[in-house]
Amino acid sequence: MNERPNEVEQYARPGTWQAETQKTEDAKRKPLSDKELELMNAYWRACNYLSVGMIYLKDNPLLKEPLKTEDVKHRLLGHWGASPALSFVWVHLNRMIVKNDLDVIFVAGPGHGAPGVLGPAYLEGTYSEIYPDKSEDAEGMQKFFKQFSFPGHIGSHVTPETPGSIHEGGELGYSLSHAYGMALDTPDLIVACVVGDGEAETGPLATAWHSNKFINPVRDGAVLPILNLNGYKIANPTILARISHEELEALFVGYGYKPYFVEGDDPAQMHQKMAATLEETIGEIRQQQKTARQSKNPFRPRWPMIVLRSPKGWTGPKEIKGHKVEGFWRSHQVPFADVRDNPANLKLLEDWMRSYKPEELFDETGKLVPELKALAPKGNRRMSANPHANGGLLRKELKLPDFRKYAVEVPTRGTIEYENTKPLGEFLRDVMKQNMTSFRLFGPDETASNRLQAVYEASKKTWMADMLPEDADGGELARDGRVMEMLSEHTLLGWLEGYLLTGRHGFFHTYEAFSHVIDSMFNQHAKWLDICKNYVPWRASVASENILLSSTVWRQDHNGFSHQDPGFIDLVTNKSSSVTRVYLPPDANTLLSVADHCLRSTDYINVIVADKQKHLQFTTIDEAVVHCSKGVGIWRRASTDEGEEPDVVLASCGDVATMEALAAAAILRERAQDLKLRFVNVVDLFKLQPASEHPHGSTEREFDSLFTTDKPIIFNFHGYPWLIHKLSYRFEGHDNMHVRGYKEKGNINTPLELAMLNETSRFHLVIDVIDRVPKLRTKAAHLKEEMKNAIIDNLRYAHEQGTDRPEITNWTWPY
Ligand SMILES: Cc1ncc(C[n+]2csc(CCOP(=O)(O)OP(=O)(O)O)c2C)c(N)n1
Ligand SMILES: [Mg+2]
Repeated sequence: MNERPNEVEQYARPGTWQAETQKTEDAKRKPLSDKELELMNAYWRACNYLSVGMIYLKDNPLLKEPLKTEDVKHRLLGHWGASPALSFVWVHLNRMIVKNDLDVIFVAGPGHGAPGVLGPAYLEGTYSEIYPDKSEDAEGMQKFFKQFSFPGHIGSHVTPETPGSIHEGGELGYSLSHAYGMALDTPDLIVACVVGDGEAETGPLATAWHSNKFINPVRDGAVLPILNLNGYKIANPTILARISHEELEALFVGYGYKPYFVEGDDPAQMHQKMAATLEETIGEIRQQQKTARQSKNPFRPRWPMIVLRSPKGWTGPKEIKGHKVEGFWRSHQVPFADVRDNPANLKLLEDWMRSYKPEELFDETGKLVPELKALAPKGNRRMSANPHANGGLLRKELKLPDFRKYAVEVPTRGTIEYENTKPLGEFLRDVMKQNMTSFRLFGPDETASNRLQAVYEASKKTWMADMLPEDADGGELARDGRVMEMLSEHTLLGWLEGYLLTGRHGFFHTYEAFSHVIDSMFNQHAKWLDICKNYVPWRASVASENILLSSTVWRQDHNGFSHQDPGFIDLVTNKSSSVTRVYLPPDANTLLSVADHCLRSTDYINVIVADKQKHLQFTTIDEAVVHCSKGVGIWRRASTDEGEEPDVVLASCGDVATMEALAAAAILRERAQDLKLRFVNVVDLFKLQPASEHPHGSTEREFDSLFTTDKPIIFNFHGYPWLIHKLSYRFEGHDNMHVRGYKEKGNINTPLELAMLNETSRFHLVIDVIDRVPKLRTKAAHLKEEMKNAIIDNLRYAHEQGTDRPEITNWTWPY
């Protein structure tokens, strides 16, 4: 595979590839001298010693004294099982980095094996540089041990506090997609990604193997996946460890990899096998890249990957009370717990720790001996100090065109229709053009569907798999495309997160209803950002994760109920206010203004809800900028209360919700002429929270002056109505607030019918106003009857004609 394969053969007949796996002779090769092997094993022993120390000890770190009960933590927490293999891989990567001056970062899929990553970070000195109190001596080591899984200190995963980590691995499944995202557009970088065999059973991980079809060897870096087949999860065997070698090999060959197997439990043999395999795999990666880069003709190599079959809890206690521990699920967390109360277990722990011979590894003061220190890379080449793993350090501002250039002309408000997301697509096209190595667009097969297809004029969709002649006709595929499309929201968002965390920029879009597929990923990224921003000062700011939800609930004419779910933003409001922002721009120009703002921001997750269909345009670009800057505001043209006390506040949030609310305002202006109506539109959802709860929140004065404290507020909302109550309940005016929104009623409906089913239609809003404004209650009884009749009539019309009445479909703002 070192030669560039014949393009036609490779792409036209993919099934003809032969499985090319490692020959058994390779495993017999012994690249390490006896001395090197001894030193590397000693370094690994030091890592393992630290891992056990972190889990168990709060004092006596170097075992200078016999181990006493008081030296042991009260609560024993952490995961031993995953740790030894993580540091085993680390030690071997270090050798390759030093030998070949490589730029490598490390992703720990089983992030719960944090001791296996923290240990090397400490031994390399990075930990002490960042946290001087965890110095490279006995005192520092004691603090380093004690802080692990200790209240008020660090957790038992590779959390943001861990130098070198940009993937916590707390929630399993995203390591591989993160790793591939990190490798995009960084041609010299190798991302070594350890995948847990349990993690490999998750949906997100399973689909992420396909990321190799999106890596262009000319311009992208490489990912080296290392599947740690330690055989077990928490209390179960893993599937991949209990299928035949042939099945496993075929699986990875089928995914397009060239699998290498490093299998065994004897450290000396395993060191030789791992060293040989890393030399071969990294050599192969470099050769493939060289071939592609010299020819400037990108092809899809059969990238190598490694299956590391090693015992879970390797080098730990083999058995406890007749129960197998090493190489079994019993070693997953703390292999034996009752240490403080049980002298036999205290002895067992001491013997286990002394088996690593700490006196040979650390000098008198507690520092790693120079011979071992010399094994690690220096400076930024250390994986624990690699700037890619603190990507904000590398981040450059996006070059942004002036978004005003893409504005829709709005000569008269509320009369012309436009697809709201289309100008955004044109804006993103030029953002892409100006940032051809640091910006990508991510979406699951919906770029054109969401009307963002103008981006293809700047760059096509990345496609390294087979190309067919017909693809030239509208396929928009290219080896060097920068639009990432795959039908896996998980993989896409994982790529984007990896891309952002290594200092680049991006934009993700998806159908609103299916954003729930990535609920959990959103949660995890929000938690990561929150900790980085508020508790880890050495982490530099990264570009915000921008998520556009389009194809929204209110326009699912043929897709129906399954495609109606505006609940993602509910989830967003549960997360830390320091990293969450939600925008519901009512039209194309407000969407442009919001998008520009989001692309400039850092350390947030910005969620923008905007539908792709044609909608009335309400704001000129100048008005849009002012309105978005405020986040919430009175729309003068739609209001009739200027200079007076309003009788009612009609509020809206969301494109369709705003249009219906305006239609209701128009009916009321015509039919209830002495009504003083105030029309308020909300773009920035968090304006509805108190300022004490969210940085974008409103003060009481701000909220009260817009919404009043004593007038009825009829609020037409894009999403589930209770969200508005949740956000605004502390304001005095909340008692008068009546929110309409999606109530899980829908099927194949016309737009108006859907609004009527959920009582968000103009007719329902007019009735709501009549019911809640005392002076209208009896006076407007006739109008109310008319509205009721209109509801019945329009429902009947929709069911008979399959469409809304022309006066509804063609409605425009009349004033
Ligand atoms: C999505 C998800 N589900 C469940 C868990 C709980 N959990 C933590 S560790 C673990 C087992 C992981 O096994 P594996 O990936 O093989 O890692 P190992 O510890 O064996 O290295 C599980 C199920 C989790 N963290 N994330
Ligand atoms: Mg496992």
